[in-house]
Amino acid sequence: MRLSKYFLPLLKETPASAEIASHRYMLRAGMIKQHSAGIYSWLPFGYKVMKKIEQIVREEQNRAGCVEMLMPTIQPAELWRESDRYDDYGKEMLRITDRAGRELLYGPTNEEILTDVFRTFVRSYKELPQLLYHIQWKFRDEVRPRFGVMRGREFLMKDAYSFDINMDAAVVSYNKMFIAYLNTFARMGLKAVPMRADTGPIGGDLSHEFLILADTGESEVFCHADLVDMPAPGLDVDFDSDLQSLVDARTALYARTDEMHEQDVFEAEVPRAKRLSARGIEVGHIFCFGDKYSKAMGAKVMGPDGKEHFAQMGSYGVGVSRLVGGIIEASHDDAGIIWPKSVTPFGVGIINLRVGDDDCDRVCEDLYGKLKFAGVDPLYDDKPDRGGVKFSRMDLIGLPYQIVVGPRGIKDGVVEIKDRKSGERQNQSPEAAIAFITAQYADMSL
Ligand code: 5CA
Repeated sequence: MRLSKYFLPLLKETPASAEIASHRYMLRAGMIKQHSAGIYSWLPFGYKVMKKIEQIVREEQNRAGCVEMLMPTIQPAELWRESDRYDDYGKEMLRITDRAGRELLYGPTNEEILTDVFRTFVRSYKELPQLLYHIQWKFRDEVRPRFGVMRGREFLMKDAYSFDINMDAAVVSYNKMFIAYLNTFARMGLKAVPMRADTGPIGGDLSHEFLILADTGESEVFCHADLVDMPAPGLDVDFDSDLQSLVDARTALYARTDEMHEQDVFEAEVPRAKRLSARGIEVGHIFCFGDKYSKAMGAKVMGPDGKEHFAQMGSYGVGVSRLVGGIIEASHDDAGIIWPKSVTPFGVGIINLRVGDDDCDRVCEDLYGKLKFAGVDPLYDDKPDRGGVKFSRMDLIGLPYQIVVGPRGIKDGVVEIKDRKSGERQNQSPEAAIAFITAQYADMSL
């Protein structure tokens, strides 16, 4: 992409309304535009990152054996009356009436809809387990939408739902999602820590939140420090094998969010030097709630015993749009964003320090064409601005690598490669620069 042809409306001033780094940088880097509290347009640069995150989430759901579908954003009130959540959900639910006077709502979550699908089509335990997911917009009329996309009203969620014949089987499904989540967040360069959590309006008593630790997080967390450093299981996990020991290794260490926290248990279970109390951003939440919805809505299957059983269910959410902000909270400096390679909107930025100079233009065009061909999706700054403007702009938008092309370097046959994170610079021939950048992305599909 040529910057001169791209839509990247950068802000020079830091907007006063933005309290945390991710919100500030998302506004300054032209990623989002707010229209109403907690309701945003995703501008091209922000949208590209969200799509990358969505794709990682999708790949890891698929790897765990979860099957993708799409459910509507607008749901009928009757289904929520069946599950008895229509009145309980209160003001957080956006309620709509259609022209015939029928009551509808903009879905804050989809347990009812998928239970309705399930009860229509699934009859026998032989068709279980079922693990289905979609990636769809949700609406929650939050009391205090804030921190940009972190607590929006309209937000993108991946939500998966599992149906099993009994509780033991339901826990097997739960464990699959538990492990898939660890791998999902690790691929985004995040350390997400699983913590025992409250279930709130979703229900049940087995539940974990996945939090990334950050000072600006909304939740207070208490955990064993070793849990934070435990590596993700890895993409070669066999999801058909018994995952219980992988889950147990993590749940054995104390980790609770503030609602679940008991200071005396924390102190009894965790040696002083390992006690970590911090703030965290909730990026995922998984629940196993048994037959709460299947019983209320009559979702039954025939068991091996010839009797009907209510399906035992779980639901599993990831905050896809929240993760865009979460990743920036975890990875930025004073100059701007530092994208992890796996979610960066462009693989490399090319800075032409003298647009209009034949040599600079020729070298840049050559780099641009070859990097594009190599599949690393370059962003070419071909705008006629001063060097200082270009450098700070490229730092702000945070691409992992920059290639700086100027007349002095060209005389010596070199361009400069800058690593955004470490700040390290190296001079290389243009051909070597292409090889270097391409190699950095060899292990991932951009
Ligand atoms: N039905 C269950 C699981 S599918 C559910 O709704 N869980 S949830 O309420 O915990 O939401 C799942 C994830 O969505 C959360 O972990 C969080 O990352 C994200 N999320 C929730 N509310 C918001 C919000 N207002 N803005 C942005 N992301 C949100």
